[in-house]
Amino acid sequence: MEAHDGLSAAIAQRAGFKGLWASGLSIACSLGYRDANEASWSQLVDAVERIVDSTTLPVLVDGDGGFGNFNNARLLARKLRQRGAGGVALEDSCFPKMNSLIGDRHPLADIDEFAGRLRAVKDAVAEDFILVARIEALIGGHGMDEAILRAHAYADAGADAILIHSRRRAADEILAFASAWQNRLPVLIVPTKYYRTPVSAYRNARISTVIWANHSMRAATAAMRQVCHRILAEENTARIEPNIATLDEVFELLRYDELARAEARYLHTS
Ligand code: SPV
Ligand code: MG
Repeated sequence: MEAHDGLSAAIAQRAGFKGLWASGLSIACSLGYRDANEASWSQLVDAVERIVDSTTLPVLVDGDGGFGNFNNARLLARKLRQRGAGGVALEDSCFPKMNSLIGDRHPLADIDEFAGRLRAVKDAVAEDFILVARIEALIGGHGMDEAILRAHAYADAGADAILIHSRRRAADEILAFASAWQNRLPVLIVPTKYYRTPVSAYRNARISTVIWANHSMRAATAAMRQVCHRILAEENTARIEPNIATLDEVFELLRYDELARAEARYLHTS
């Protein structure tokens, strides 16, 4: 499940998700940036630290293209690992990237150059840090053969898993990829556009991981917009209260009870 800050991370963990996706899009949105590498790598690393500190779940970070060449990518991976991330996904886009679900300009990185980025990351971070290679060939309209070619090149370069992205409204090309790929490495998908397909279809195709990449951010956007309009119109929150979280819920999520117990133990009051 996507997380973009400490609160969304805590909520996803309480709901029962087993892992978090530190979404570039959602983190950018929460900072008021566009998902076009407007946020810096250090802003991403800081956001990831808040997510990591707020949960005990493993966090896979959306590292975009790595913010430059092999050197920027390995620096990013090292910093993410230092802050407690479990892994990074790097996509074969060019800097500055543009979100995969908007516009038509999605130039692909040169395959060998991107493989170098992957190798550099693998050499820089120890074994216990997962490297996911994300293929944008289908997003850029380059077809299945190019996607499969890249998947093999990235596996050869040391990737631990492949994220294959699609912006079609049906899951057909994702399922075709899974069938051609034959699970040489585990496959991750992001069914933002092809949301009608049930997860059972992905299980049957032996897809490893489904990432719900932006849904907390979008839910928050709709809820915040609605509450703003209503408070302005109604000049009162009486009818809104049942639809928003109570402060007690918020206090519970952020473990204020732990602070109270710590105060009783450590805080000297005279
Ligand atoms: C993200 O969550 O930032 C992603 C997925 O990379 S997408 O927005 O579909 O590119
Ligand atoms: Mg992204």
